[in-house]
Amino acid sequence: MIVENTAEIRKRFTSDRHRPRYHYLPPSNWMNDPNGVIQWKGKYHLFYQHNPHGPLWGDIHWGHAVSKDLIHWMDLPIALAPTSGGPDEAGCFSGCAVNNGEPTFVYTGTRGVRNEIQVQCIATSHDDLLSWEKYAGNPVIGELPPESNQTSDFRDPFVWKEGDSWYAVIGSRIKDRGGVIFLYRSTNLIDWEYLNPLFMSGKKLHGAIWECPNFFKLGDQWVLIISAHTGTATGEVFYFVGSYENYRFTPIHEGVLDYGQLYAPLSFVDDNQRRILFGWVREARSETDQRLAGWSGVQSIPRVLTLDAQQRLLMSPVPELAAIRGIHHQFGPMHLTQTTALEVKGCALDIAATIDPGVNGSCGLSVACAPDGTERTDIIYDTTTKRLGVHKISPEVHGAVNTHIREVPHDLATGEPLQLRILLDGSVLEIIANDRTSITSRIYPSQATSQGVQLLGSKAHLLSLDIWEMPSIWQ
Ligand code: DQQ
Repeated sequence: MIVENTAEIRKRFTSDRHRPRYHYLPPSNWMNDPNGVIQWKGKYHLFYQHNPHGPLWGDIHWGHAVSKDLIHWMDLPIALAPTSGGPDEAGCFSGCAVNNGEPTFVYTGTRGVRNEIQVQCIATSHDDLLSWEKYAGNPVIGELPPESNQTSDFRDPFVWKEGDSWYAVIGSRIKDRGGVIFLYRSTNLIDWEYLNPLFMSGKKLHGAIWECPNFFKLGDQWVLIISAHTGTATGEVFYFVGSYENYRFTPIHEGVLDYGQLYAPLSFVDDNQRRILFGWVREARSETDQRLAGWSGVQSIPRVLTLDAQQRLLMSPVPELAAIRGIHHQFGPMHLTQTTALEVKGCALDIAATIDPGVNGSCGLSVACAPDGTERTDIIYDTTTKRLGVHKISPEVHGAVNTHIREVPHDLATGEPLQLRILLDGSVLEIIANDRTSITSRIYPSQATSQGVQLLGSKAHLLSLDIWEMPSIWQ
């Protein structure tokens, strides 16, 4: 069953140059967290937090799209809607999908004017994930563990199976202490036993509420991913790598999964045993501008996760993306001693650069450059400070986000070149350096002609640069 007229709805946005072309977003209106991602009978299903009534957060449903290759998507009917009088009457918040013989969602239902009553619910599908029946006995977990000392933040179950048991981690907070992940066990996804906190925040830095936990084995380590909600619009996503014994997690390494606009990621294992992660790419513009645009929120290109020898989390866009690449431009090797404009233009590009940064200098690329130089976004590495920066330079234009500066630590080992993977798609800019430092940005160029690319460098050496023009996935 295809949802009628979504192609027509998508056509309305054809002239919106800030709207991504090869990243998934719903036909219109609001989207936030990825939910319930699962490969079922070979096809990838993506569900997502969705307001079908408008481009701002509210009345949260689960939208649905399906794909054969993680890149091209077909819109499907809404999978979950709040049930009046039910435990999810104010919203169907985030959760996951598991295969329990039949596909099953485990998700958070909310009630109350501020969604302050949060409980865990399940739903099953008997028609290959198209329609969903909520369990009549919902909620399956109705109360917070008392040690949380609060009653309103308890959400986003992430479930996996070990032996004959199902386990769930749920995001929460302990009053006056900070984020916590609670651990539960069940044999049937209906009757759940609380075990203990899996892990809790030791520092204020990790935010007041931990949302959207992911907990899984990767190689011979366990990885915990949490989205730290700090009460502002700038929550951050952290990961921890360590051991899991006696139902408790002990980290040996921690890092930042993304320093920018990527939030509430959700991972799953596909039929090829790859651990793949989607993340919500948040907007960075005003509510008024989101309302005017008629859409808000994008999914990242899914990323394959691995660990390196130092237990750092490595992320690489799925190789399936390469299959849609268009015209290819190649540059280098060459010395970078000054800013050099390239004979490439585009607002949808896939860029892979390898640069020997040299010493005491800086190097990188600019994208979305205006012909007159008044607008551009620089992605630049400083060898002295060992920081990677994203600097948006723009004229004062009403409605655009004019300045966006972010500088984050990125330490290269001796002799290790800087590797940049940059996915530019309208207003989305996914940047991953050396597979381990991710800065997801939004740029909203103010001029249609801001499409140039230039190389930046003072004492660097470009080893290779590949740029592909990217098509729309909706043609
Ligand atoms: N988004 C959902 C919650 C989750 C938050 C609500 C994270 O379930 O905690 O839309 O972005």
